[in-house]
Amino acid sequence: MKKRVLSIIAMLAMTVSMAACSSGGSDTPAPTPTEGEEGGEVSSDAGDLITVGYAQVGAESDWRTANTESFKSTFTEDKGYKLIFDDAQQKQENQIKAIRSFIQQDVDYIVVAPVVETGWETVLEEAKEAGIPVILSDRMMQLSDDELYVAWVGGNFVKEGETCGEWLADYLEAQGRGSEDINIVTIQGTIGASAQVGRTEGFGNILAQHDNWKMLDMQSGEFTQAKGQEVMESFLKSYDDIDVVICENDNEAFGAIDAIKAAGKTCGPDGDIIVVGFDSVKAAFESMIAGDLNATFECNPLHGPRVDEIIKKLEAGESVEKIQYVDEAYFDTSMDLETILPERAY
Ligand code: GZL
Repeated sequence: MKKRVLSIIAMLAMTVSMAACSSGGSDTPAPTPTEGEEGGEVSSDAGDLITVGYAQVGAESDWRTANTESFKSTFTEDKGYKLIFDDAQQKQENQIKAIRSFIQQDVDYIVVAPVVETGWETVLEEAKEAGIPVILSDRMMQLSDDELYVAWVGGNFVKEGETCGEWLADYLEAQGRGSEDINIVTIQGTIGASAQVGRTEGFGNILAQHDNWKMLDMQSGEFTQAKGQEVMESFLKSYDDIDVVICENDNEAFGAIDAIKAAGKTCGPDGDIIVVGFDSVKAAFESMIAGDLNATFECNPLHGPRVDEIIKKLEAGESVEKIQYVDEAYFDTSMDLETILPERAY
């Protein structure tokens, strides 16, 4: 917004100064209005676009890929935007560099999916100094001043974790294992990421309600399939009586399933180990249909249209809600997954 106003003012000033030069008897001919312009009117296609800088976490999971696609398909020139996209490869220092680059380019809006919650005050102060609104997407930042961002849109991670715990309690009860001693391990997400913090906290709230449940171990799988497999391999070497593995995203669950099978054990509804994930990506449905994954807890990644709506309201001078949770469900093997899968958007 600021950039576009400045560019139009600059062009008007240029037009006026050039006209002043020509009327002063200099040789410089009066500017010839380009086609579609009337003398003095200024318009520029590039100047009309709203420039959005998006500092994305990386490309670590199916969820992230869908989230990126949601932004790239929303912030297009035919919809009035110029998107500058940066993939930080899951490194906070790269995201901070990207934000500083967006500030130097004087974008109209900065959107950040912060890889972890802390360490953002300084660079957000710089964006504020530059008069560039910041919108948070997906994960949250811990900030002393919540005026450093305009709005946040994402999943309710604590609720996702609690829903997972409640599902497990019901599932075990239905299997006649409600009073059995249950050994659980957790493959956490990137430590310090809101999704990891919230899911761990939420599941922990339900774990505390079940004296017969024991959390044997928790380690980070960095939200990736490869690391998820590696962590599950180490858990299987350390513990020979694991009943449940909580994977804080579906890609870690796919890795855990590979490790379980490689260790000669079984998983899924009739297996040795119950496996659950978070995100509810299409591959999770395929895994449940194949009898490997037991359940997945949804975290909708399609934030592009939501951020578009926030920007449109800001452009119109309207107020926006500070915190905007997306609707989320869960899916398990008791459902008609073959019917649901084709309708899934990601
Ligand atoms: C959740 C998002 C998490 C996903 C992972 O909003 O931050 O990051 O659960 C992704 O798949 O890597």
